Amino acid sequence: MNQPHDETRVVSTPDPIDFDALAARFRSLYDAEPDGLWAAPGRVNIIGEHTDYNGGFVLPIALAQHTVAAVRRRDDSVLRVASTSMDDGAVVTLNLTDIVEGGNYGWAAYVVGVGWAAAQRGLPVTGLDIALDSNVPVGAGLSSSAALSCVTARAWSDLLDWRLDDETVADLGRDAENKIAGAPTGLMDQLASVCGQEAHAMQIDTRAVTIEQLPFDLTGAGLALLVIDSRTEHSHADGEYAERRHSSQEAALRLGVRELRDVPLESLATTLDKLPPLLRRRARHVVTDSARVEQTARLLLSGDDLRRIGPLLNDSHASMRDDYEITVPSIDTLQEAAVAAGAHGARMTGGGFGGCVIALVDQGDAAAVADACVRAAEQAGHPTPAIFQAVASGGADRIR
Ligand code: GAF
Repeated sequence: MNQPHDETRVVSTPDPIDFDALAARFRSLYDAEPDGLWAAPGRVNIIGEHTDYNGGFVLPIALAQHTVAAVRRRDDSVLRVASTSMDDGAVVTLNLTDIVEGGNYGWAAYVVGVGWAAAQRGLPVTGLDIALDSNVPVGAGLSSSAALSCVTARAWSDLLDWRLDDETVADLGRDAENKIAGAPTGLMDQLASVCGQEAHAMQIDTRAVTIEQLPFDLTGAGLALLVIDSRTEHSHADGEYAERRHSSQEAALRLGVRELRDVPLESLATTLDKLPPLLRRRARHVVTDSARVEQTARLLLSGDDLRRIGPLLNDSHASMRDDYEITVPSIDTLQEAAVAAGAHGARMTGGGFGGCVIALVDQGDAAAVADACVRAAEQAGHPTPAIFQAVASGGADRIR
């Protein structure tokens, strides 16, 4: 017999972060008061995947799940950082003067790398004491790493009065990830974490580094966006992401354009004929997914029924599966199950090779779609997914 559709059973809400407890933890670790508390969110990308390092468009939202940092400025160059979710909360101590590209600093690279990147830009950098807590799932493709680097960048900038614009704060986060943590990401995740706005999605032109905030009021439209975490291992630092980056560059080079962004959609078919089959598929994904961002953005701006985004989400998924080849069986199972159970559209979000599927559903169907995903995963022998509802939220900021 089928289980009743109990939404509270299948769709979870994130555990809130206890700011008082974090401040108390800071005091017990460092025997001092923090100067303040900062928060930065994770993200889901609505559409436009692997387009950010090709100069194309992306359309993420910032999530309500965030990383919170209690921070105190130091007068020397020492950085001490502890996280409730890493190394059993042990304090990692590093000296900013010792940090080099290619060094191995574990998870603390995302923190100390921000100081390194700031120093590279000639900003005056002193050390910090930091205590962290987070409810952004780690390794799920929801940008827990960008939340970490961006909360650090925002706090450092505020405490040392660097007066940076949002794009530069995000760029410090990306430098930390690319150059010190060794993850060759684009800029989408960091921009989403810094610039998110409630009830808005950001259309980001990653070449111009400009952001257009677009209305994204799902609740008002009777909709919900489910995030279905496949609980399948996901990593940016692995070779597949870097390989896709390389293939994109290779395709652009062969086509004689600066980036795949410069390939016009109108003449795509004839242009792609100039490429060998593998690069043809890779380039087709990038060009068409970037175009789908623009189509989605037009829909959001037009005030049209948001359900009409659904087919674009499905097309994007098919493109990632067949052309860019970054989905895995557990992800495809969830995407198919969501659509079969009544989602208007669903697609993998993030870097790929695991991570999460997003599904756009009528609010009344959320429980049934979530339930169908759990059943499909279990029947296929995949891990039971964790599911929550995405809420478009604000970006990195001081909270106390
Ligand atoms: C990861 C990267 F960090 C982003 O820059 C982006 O390329 C994404 O994968 C794919 O769209 O999240």
